Amino acid sequence: MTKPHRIDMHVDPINREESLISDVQQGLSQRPRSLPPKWFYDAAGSELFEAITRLPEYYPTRTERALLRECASEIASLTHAETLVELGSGSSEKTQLLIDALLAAGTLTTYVAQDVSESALLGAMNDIADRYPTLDLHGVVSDFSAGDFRDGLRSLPHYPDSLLAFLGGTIGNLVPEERAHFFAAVRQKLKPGEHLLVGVGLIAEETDMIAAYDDAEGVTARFNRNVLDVLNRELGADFPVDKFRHVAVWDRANSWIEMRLRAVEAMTVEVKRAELSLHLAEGEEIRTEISAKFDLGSFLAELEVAGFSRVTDWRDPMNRFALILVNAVPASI
Ligand code: AVJ
Repeated sequence: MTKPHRIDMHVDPINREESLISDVQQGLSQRPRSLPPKWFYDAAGSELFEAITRLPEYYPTRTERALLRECASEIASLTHAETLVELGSGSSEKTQLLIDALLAAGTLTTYVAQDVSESALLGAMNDIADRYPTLDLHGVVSDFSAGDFRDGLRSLPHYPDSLLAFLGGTIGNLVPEERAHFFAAVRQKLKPGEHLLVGVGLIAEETDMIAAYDDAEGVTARFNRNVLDVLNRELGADFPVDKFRHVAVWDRANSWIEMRLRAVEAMTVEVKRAELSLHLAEGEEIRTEISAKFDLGSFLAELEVAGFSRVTDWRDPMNRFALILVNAVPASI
């Protein structure tokens, strides 16, 4: 049973095709060739990501869930949040632990969920509506990275006493400069005293990190190649998807896992609606995602530069993932 009268859905008027075309024209004509990871998440890609979260090798999701289970009630008593705002909410599955704790504490009235995938967000909102008949729900389908994150975050409604959650380690998809813009835009969105909760992957054993992005069953490989299906379908491209090999490498200098698609033979690809003809040599690669892993101290330093101050943090026993709670400090004069 769904209660659609309480679910308010907002779809940002972004022209999906236009922004896909501009990302493709920019990313594929540059060296190294790259595509932004947000294009993974059509309906099929969002489902493949959910399948990744259940893989034995992919430890981030279950580690974060275990941490949330442990610390959710503490988060509730530290924040007294009335509104939970989540960026990149996906299935909102782990979020339910936070919602449960904030409802038990008696403060939560509203859940605002933002995601780039309309199908994932609709599914999540229906689940949440069924489970939590008293919550006000707002769903926002948008690209939070638009316009250096300023434009992207504008369509998010702001309510009093917000806790903004950015879970899963998705912050790792941003390069350092983007992270600085992201934190600054989030800080602008919050009032002094309001909280930000971030889930971050920590630097772990290289073999564990690689396995998490190159699983034995090949689900991550399918997820990676799915971005080419998106280009084929939405831009009339003719990528021979099975002629690409999934590659995951640990870039130690940048402290990130890089996913790439490697052309196994030379090819010319037409991306019709981007008016792009692309020649790839045998072995040439397209970077499709970075997933940075952090040292907790330097991550906190980035947050402090942006106007946040540490409240507390939690780490799993293997030190592979952290949840960090910070609050917005008044802008200095
Ligand atoms: C959803 C961005 C957190 O970077 O770990 C999973 C996406 N990529 N396997 C991540 C992903 C390959 C995931 N995030």
